[in-house]
Amino acid sequence: MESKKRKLITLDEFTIQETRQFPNATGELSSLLRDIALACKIINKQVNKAGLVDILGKHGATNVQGEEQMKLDIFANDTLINVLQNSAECAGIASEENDEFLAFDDPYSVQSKYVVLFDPLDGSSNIDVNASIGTIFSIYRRVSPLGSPCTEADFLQEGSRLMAAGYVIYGSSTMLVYATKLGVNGFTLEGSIGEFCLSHPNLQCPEKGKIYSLNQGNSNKYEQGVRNFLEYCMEENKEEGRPYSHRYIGSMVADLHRTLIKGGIFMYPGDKKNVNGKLRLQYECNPMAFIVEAAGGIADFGNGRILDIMPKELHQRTPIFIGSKQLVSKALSFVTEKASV
Ligand code: P6P
Repeated sequence: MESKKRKLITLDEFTIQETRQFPNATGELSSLLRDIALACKIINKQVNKAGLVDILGKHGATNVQGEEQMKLDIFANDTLINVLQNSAECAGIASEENDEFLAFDDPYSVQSKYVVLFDPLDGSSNIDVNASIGTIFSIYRRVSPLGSPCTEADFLQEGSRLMAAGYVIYGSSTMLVYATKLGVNGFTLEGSIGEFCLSHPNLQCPEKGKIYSLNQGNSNKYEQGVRNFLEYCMEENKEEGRPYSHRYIGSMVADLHRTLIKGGIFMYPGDKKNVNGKLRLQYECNPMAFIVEAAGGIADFGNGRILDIMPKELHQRTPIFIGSKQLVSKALSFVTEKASV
C-alpha cells in the first residue's frame, strides 16, 4: 500500500495551529513571524545571487560595532526595517547595525504589542567566500504603554522574557528555525512555492555531542580554564568517546545550527583583552540561548544563564558557552569565567 504522503505544512499553517493552543491568543505573534519570514525571503533572494549582481563587497562604512559593513548587510537591515515598519504587529526595532533603537510612531505601530531585535546578516564576513550566513531575530512583548512609541526599556529585557526567537540560515538550503515556550521547529524554504515548510518538527539539542566549536586562534588569550577544557577535548580517551572533533565556520548561525542538530558545544569565551568576548547579548546570544534551552540544551556565560543577564545597554557583549547539556556542563566545570556582565 502506498505510504501516505506527508502533507506540506507551511509556516503560516503551523503558526496558526500553534496559536489555537492558546485560547486567548490573537494571532498577532504569528502574523509578526510571517512578516519576519517575508523579509528573510527577500534577503535570501539577494544572498543567493550575491555573486552575480554588484551587491558583494564592502559598503565603505563601518557599523556601531566598528565592523566594516558589507553591501548585503545594509540591504538586509533596510529590508527588515521596511517590512516591520509596515507590519501591523511591530512597535519598533533594534538592530545590531544601528546605534539606537527605532520607534515606529504611526498610529498603528504605537498600538502594537511587540518589539523586534535582529542581527540582519550575521557572519557577513563570510559572504565573499560563499559560507553560510544568517539572520537572527528576537521578539519581546513591550513593557511600555500601548498607544505611545516604544522606549529603550522594551529592548533591554532579559532573554528569559522573550516571546519568540529564531534565525534564518542561508546555506545549502534556506531554513527558518524558531522557538517559543512551546518548543523549537525548523522550516525549509520550498522555492517553487516561496513558502517555508515544516521540515524539522520539535527540534531537540542532543544531550551529548562530540564537536567543539570556537576560534582556536584566540587560545593564547583565553583564561586557563578554557585552555584546560580544550586540552581535555584533544586528549585521547576512548572510553569517554574522545577525542572530539573541532569544527568552526566563523558564522554563529551556521556553528549554532550544527550544534543544535548534531550536538556539541559552541563557545566564544572572554579573554584578557575582551572580558565579555565578542558576541552581542541582545542580537546573538539571547536569541540563540532561548532556542537552545527550548531544545533541551544549556546556554551560559561562564557564571550563570545567558537568559538571566539583565541588559544594561543595547550593544553589550557576553561570553557564551552553548549547546549539549553534557558537554557544556563539562566545559563549565573547567571555566571560572569572570565576565563583568
Ligand atoms: P571570529 C561574525 O562576525 C560573528 O559575529 C559571529 O557570527 C561569529 O561566530 C563570530 O563573529 C566569529 O568571530 O573572531 O572567530 O572571526
